Amino acid sequence: MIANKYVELNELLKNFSIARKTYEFQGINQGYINDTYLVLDNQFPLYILQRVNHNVFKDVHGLMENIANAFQHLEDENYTAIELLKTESDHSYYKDEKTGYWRLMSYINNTTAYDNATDNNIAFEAGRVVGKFHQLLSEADLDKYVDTIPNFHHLPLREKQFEESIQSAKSEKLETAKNAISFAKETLEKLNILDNSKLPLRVCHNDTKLNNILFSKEDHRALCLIDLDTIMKGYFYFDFGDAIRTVANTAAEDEQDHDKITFERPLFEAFIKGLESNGPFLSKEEIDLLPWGAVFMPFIHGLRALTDYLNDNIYYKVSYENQNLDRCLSLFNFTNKALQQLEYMTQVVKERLTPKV
Ligand code: GN1
Ligand code: MG
Repeated sequence: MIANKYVELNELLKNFSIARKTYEFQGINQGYINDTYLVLDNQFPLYILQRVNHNVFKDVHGLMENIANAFQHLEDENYTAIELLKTESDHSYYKDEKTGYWRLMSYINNTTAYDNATDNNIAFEAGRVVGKFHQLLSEADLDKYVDTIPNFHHLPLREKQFEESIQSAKSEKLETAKNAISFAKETLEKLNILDNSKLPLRVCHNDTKLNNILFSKEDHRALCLIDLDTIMKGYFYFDFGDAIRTVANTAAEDEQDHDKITFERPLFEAFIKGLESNGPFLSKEEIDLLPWGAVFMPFIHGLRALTDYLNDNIYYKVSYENQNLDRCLSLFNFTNKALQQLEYMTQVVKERLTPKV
């Protein structure tokens, strides 16, 4: 079965402008959305091949244009560029009638990614590279970027989907999830008053969890962001909060032992120092909202996981029946911990980050 699949993948690669060889493949079982393979030549890793999930991303053409446009800005001595390999007909992706949309990217050798920050350097580097990504894209022409998932981090939409899932959920599930449901309702009230109206729109990554940052195995520097499907307009606090939920928390996203979920102040501070090392690039209003971003992002992910649990797992790939509920409970637990740190976070960002004038 697997061998057959690799014959097919080799056939598929013939559509890209790369050397004609028989390549080997390693499935990478990370992520809840796409299918990802490492492409090797004689055991040497060369490319990342991905099938883009067309159920989730309706406009794959727009998505690939977003990535190609962003890549034009993401070139800097402190940011490692990734290359999109073109197809034989000079496109940035290949559409196969049967299996869908495929793209091929350069693999950066000697790199790794972390699920959690195990030391301050990882947290600092994560902050530095997320800041660098935004600095490099700050002059990008927003009109060129389509919304690959409209209203992706828009709370009113996620609230509506949550309410709908409650209407259709089985009663046992509503019972099992009752604490999560009441936490969601309480927190929605707190977060719905956040005001985005004074914030600039930026080209954001929108999925800056730590394991979407590539690190060098040699000097342990953060090189660049990967998993670029959700590059589209957004607010800086989306990228900030999504990074913090994985950098300042040393537990897994679906951790069931909630004693392990913590808000690590030294890691938070190291991340802020990393951001700061790029020089000022945020407005005062953006800086003021950062602490709330660290509450907002774990919460909205928890809410989406809860909604999918109630909908019987139709969106995320799950490895066991209640994984979405476990993710929700863990994410809500961290949300709560971040809520308790609001004052502290406000003090740190005020102290360290200077607004751009
Ligand atoms: C999904 O598949 P993956 O891990 O790249 C999701 C992200 C979440 C993430 C983990 C398009 O991304 O928003 O951060 O799971 N991506 C989409 O919770 O929904
Ligand atoms: Mg992703």
